[in-house]
Parts: sequence; structure tokens; C-alpha cells
Amino acid sequence: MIDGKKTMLSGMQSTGMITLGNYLGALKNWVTLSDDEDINCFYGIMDLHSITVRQDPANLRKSARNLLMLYIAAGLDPVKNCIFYQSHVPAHPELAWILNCYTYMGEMNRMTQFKDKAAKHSDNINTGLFTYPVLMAADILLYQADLVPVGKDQMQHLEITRDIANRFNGIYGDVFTIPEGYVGKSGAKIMSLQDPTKKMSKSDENPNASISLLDDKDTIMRKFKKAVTDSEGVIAYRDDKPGIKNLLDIYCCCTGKTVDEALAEFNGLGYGQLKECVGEAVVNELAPIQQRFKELSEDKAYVDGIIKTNAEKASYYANKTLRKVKKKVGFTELPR
Ligand code: ATP
Ligand code: LTN
Repeated sequence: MIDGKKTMLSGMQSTGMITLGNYLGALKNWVTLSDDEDINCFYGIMDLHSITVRQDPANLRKSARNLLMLYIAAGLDPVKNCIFYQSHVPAHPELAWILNCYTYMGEMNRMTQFKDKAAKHSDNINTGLFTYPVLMAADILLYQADLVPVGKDQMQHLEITRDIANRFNGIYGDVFTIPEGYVGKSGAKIMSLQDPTKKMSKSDENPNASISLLDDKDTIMRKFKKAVTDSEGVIAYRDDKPGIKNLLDIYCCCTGKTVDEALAEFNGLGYGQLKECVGEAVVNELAPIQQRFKELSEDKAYVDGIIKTNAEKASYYANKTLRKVKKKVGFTELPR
């Protein structure tokens, strides 16, 4: 709680260009939630998390700025919401260190994202990757967040955050708010266009597997045309037809229609026509975001101003919690 209002916090790693999956599963829900006047919202550009996988410095800098501009272009008001870079608030790694000492190896060992990423980057299984969820816990707990909207894949990290917070509170009293995860009703898991049994991911090596938020119209239409479906030829929303189900999910998220409405609309049509309609729905959804992104890219001073103001705002709240934690743990305050 901040000033009697509920607090919401979320974020994404600034690694490459975000996808339609990130947008429909996370960002679009954030925009809806941030319209609520009774919630204070914090959105992080989680660049410290990004370096758990090796990054090219220039690309990391560019990805982080693009991500910030996409948050705003998608509809997050940077005055009403605090949009900040994680690396601009040193309280994050500081609290993460402290929480590391209240987290068990066995807990981290169970994390499926760690197992997946370790398998994918077997040449660089670093300890940052291993303790990634502890830094995420610090992100959330520093702002005393009540609500954390994420895609389904992040729920395990949220559970561990709650466990760490409860453990800490159990020892030291009510220091942290226990956060609730929130998975949006739609778009919780958008699948790869090339393998609809896998989630759409920005780090997928096959460019046809995902739609980038800045893909142009022709690219989007081409990728949907190539989307993997099945050989049945009937448009139905079923688990044994993951490709078609995914296309319908994407269509419904972009148009606001229900699955039944979509099925009625596509009744009797072929897969080719379905793909074209889904492609068009995505193009229409992304066009205003891309336009706003272009305008922001041309206004360096405005974007710089937002980065600075919001870093100060985030630091103010984060430091308040960190001071309390340090006191509870028993660190000595710097004499005045
Ligand atoms: P990477 O491929 O680099 O691991 P990612 O594309 O999985 O990245 P993250 O940065 O891990 O994306 O996630 C950002 C947010 O987007 C999270 O809230 C996550 O749950 C959500 N998200 C990611 N992929 C999808 C998806 N395919 N469908 C729905 N939500 C998603
Ligand atoms: N691990 C998250 C990104 C993330 C995050 C957070 C999400 C880092 N810190 C705090 C919510 C709250 C992911 O989406 N991969």
C-alpha cells in the first residue's frame, strides 16, 4: 500500500524486441489495470535480469530504451505510472543480496525457468541465472506490491517471492506486503507460430516463430501465412489443435471478441482465410503502438526526462523499504 492505495508492480527483461506474446500476456493487461485510479503502478525495465544471459552492451542499451518506449506507446502513462530502469535503483541488488541469505538452494533448484535457461545456455550457467528469482522477489517486495500481473510462466517465481516474504516476516515482523499474482483472463500463454506446443518467446532463434511488436504489415501477414496448423481443415477451439487454438486466442485478444463469436465468424472458412483475418487483427492492434513508438523515438529529451524523474520516484519508495529491512536485520546506521 502507498498513500492508502493498492500497489501493483511488474516488469520485463530488456532482452531483444518484445513479442506479441509479451504484449498480449502482460503489457496489454497492465494498460487495462493502470486505468484504475485506486492503484499505484510501477513498471520496471528489468535490465539487471537481462545479463543472466550474455548481452552485447550496445544491444542491451537499445533494447532497454525500446522497451521503455513500447511501454509508453502501448498506453502506460509515464506520469501516472512509475516506469523505471531496474539498474537505476541500487536498492534492487542490495535487497536481493539480503534475501539471498533467506532463500534455500533447494528452492532455487526447483525453478523451471532456471532449468530451461540452463539447458539452453549450457556454456554459461552462472549464479545470477540461479538466483534470478531472488532478484525478482526484491523487485516486488521493495515496493510493497499487493498485485503482480504476469504471464502464467512467471507464477512459480511469484510463489517463491511469497515464501521468502513470509519467512522474513516470520522472523522480523510485518516488513513486507505479501503479493498476489495476477494472470489476465486472455493471452496468458501465446504459443509459437512454428511450434504451437511451445510458448512464443523473444529469444526463439526462428524469426517466423514470433511476431515482434515492431514488425511491419507485410512481415506480420507473411508470418501468419506460414503459421503451423494441422491437417484436419476444420476451425475448432480444441487442445488437440494447438495451432488453430493459438490463432483463435490471438484473434480474440486483439479484437475483444469471445471464442464463440470468433468461431461463428469463421464457420465454414478455411485455414488460409483464418490466418489472413488473424494477421489483419494483429496489424490493426499494433499500428497505433508503432506510430506512437516512432514519435517517441524522435523525442529524446522527453524520454530522457521520464527516465530521470521516474528513477527518483522509484528510488524514494524502494529506499524506504530497504532502510526498514536493514534495521530489522541488524545493520548499523551511518552515524549522522
Ligand atoms: P525470453 O525468451 O528472453 O526468456 P520471454 O519472451 O519469455 O523472454 P519475459 O521477459 O520472460 O519474456 O517475460 C515478460 C512478460 O511476458 C512476463 O510477464 C511473461 O509471463 C510474459 N510472457 C512471455 N511470453 C509469453 C507468452 N508467450 N504468452 C503470454 N505471456 C508471455
Ligand atoms: N522475470 C520476469 C521479469 C521480471 C518481473 C519482475 C516481473 C523481473 N522482475 C518483477 C514481475 C515482477 C519475466 O517476465 N521474465
